[in-house]
Amino acid sequence: MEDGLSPQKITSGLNNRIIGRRVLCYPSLPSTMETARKEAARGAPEGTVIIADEQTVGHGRLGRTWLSPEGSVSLSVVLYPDIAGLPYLIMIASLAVARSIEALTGLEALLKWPNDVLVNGRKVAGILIESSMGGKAVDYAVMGIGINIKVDISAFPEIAATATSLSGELHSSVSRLGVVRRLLVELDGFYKAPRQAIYGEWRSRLTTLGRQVCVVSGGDAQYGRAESVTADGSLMLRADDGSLTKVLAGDISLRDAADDNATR
Ligand code: BT5
Repeated sequence: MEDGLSPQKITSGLNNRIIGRRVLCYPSLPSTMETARKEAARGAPEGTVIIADEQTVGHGRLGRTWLSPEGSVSLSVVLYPDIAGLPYLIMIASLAVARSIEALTGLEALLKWPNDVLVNGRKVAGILIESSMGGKAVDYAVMGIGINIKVDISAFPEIAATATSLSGELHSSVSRLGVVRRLLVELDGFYKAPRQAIYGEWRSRLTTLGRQVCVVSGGDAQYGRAESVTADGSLMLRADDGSLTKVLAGDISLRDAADDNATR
């Protein structure tokens, strides 16, 4: 493949400190998360990256399916953060994806709480963080990132209305190798950056804040204004009766008039 990925091509000339010093590439995997967990369990160096050209059983949160056909990129990173660092992994991944997209395509990339990256209001990338705890310490965490790069989304009716790809938005080809290399540089730069700075940039890129939203979390739907996010990644939701609720995880949809052209 003209744009084929290999560890050598990906790491050539990169001076990353942690993330991307060791890269493993596979043509196809069930899910890079599984392979990364196995690598972590056998003590792989921190920052080891597992990349697959396609996944046969890619997954999202709560057992949902993540489609990862040829032309997308699926990768997982093995990390050993302290427990206080766990909430920042979703922020780091989101920011690194958004910055890489903007640098390589000029498209504006916005974040939708908690884990979507959007271009023109549609999901172009998804992020999944999994961790394994040993008592009160983190054994390991795996940061999973899927990006639709050269994917014809219309071939996938189940996501055609909500998803997009970089090539689809640009109407031209985008280098998968270029995106992966830039992504690893951004991830490595953010990984040891001051946490306050990570939180600040994440908050500023969230398209959701200030909007009327519906949050579905654990089967319950709550309505209100997405007022802020806390440093642990939670959403603060102001209900119509004035009460404030902290939502740790969930799915959000927008309710205000501006929603017509925006995120779902
Ligand atoms: C996510 O879940 O968005 C997390 C996706 C993480 C994928 C990466 S790829 C590398 C690593 N290996 C894995 O197996 N996973 C990670 P969630 O917020 O639950 O969103 C899932 C929903 O997104 C699905 O129910 C679909 O509606 C939609 N979806 C599925 N595939 C998509 C795609 N390729 N592009 C955009 N939307 C998609």
